[in-house]
Amino acid sequence: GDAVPAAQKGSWTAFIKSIASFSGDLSSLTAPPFILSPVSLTEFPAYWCERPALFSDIANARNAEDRSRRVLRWFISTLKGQYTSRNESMGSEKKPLNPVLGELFYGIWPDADGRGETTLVVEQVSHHPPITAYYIENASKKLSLRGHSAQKTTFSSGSIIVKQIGHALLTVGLPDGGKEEFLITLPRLRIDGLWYGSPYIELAETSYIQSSSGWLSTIEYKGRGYFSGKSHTFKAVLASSSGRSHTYEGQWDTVSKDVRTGEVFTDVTSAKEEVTVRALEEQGDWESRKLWKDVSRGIREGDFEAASTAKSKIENEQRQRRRDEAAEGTTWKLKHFVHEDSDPTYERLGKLFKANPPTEDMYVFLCNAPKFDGSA
Ligand code: 0T9
Repeated sequence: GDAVPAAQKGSWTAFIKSIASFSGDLSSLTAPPFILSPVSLTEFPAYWCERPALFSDIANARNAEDRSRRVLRWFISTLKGQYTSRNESMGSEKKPLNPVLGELFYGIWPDADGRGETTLVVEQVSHHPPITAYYIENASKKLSLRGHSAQKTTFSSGSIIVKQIGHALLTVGLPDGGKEEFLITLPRLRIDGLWYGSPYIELAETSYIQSSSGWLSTIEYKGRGYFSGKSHTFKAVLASSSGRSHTYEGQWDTVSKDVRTGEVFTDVTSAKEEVTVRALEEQGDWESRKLWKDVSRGIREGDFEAASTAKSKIENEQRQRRRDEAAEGTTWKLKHFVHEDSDPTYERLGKLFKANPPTEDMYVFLCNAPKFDGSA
């Protein structure tokens, strides 16, 4: 079972060896063509909302306990898209395009069946190391999700271990005018199948969703051969400080159940709904699909020389920009986010479950999303 094309065997082995002897920013390593994805990492935050009805359903909760359950259900239901969709669409995990500083991605899930419209704003807020900030909002349901995503990678016994840096904060507006907040931490990833050239992700360890109401979800991840014979297994315990708790167990890429009642908790076997973006002709030059257009086309069509030429052009332009800024004593100005070194909400909610680290960076959204009619 080897997915590496004969002509790329040598460069694949060299690539794996360079990963093994290297820790830090994998995104900047040059990989052989067969493993390249035509999609930039700035598109990934869209995975948070590919089941928009489940997201909006959080607003239908009867009380804090019910709200935490719905948040957990929505969260678990995003995992299949986040961590297995490249395998489904491209046959294996692939190396995403490494976003440039200031790269943008805008999207929308239109209203349907009363779920309300959900919008997405993504900005690459750092190039080295890569950091992606995002803001997702369903204003009619008073729901918003802000977060940022970065990674620390190491290599261990043949696998890439990815520690996710960053967190997401979900804010839910309540009917009485108050709000409830949910701090969402992210699981650790293991990328296996590297030697065969068919990488896939397994989730590991524990992630948390801490609500300001006191309810905490503790989600444990296991692969094949641990507490179930199946890959992509999780067990989530939703508990309050009063001692009440619920346990949910199953596969995050198919179905899970409430352990006590046997009722289905999550079911992601139906189709998801990909984000809608503006036509290329209507996009600005910094928007991901427009920016990477020629590189993506080269990768899709197997014209790797064209892809490489187009990529070099983007990278040279970036280098020149950085040189110009250095000469002028200026720095790149973010368009949609403001960076802070600490996040008070993370600290406050993180204390309740002893989050590690005790604080993290924060990217505050400037509430200046462009209208979806083409104006910027
Ligand atoms: C946030 C997600 C993240 C981004 C990707 C590790 C990874 C970059 C980060 C964590 C999303 O919410 C979820 C899914 C997939 C993650 C990517 C998988 C991956 O392989 C890359 C890294 C940087 C590589 O490209 C490694 C080299 C490659 C040859 C292995 C396929």
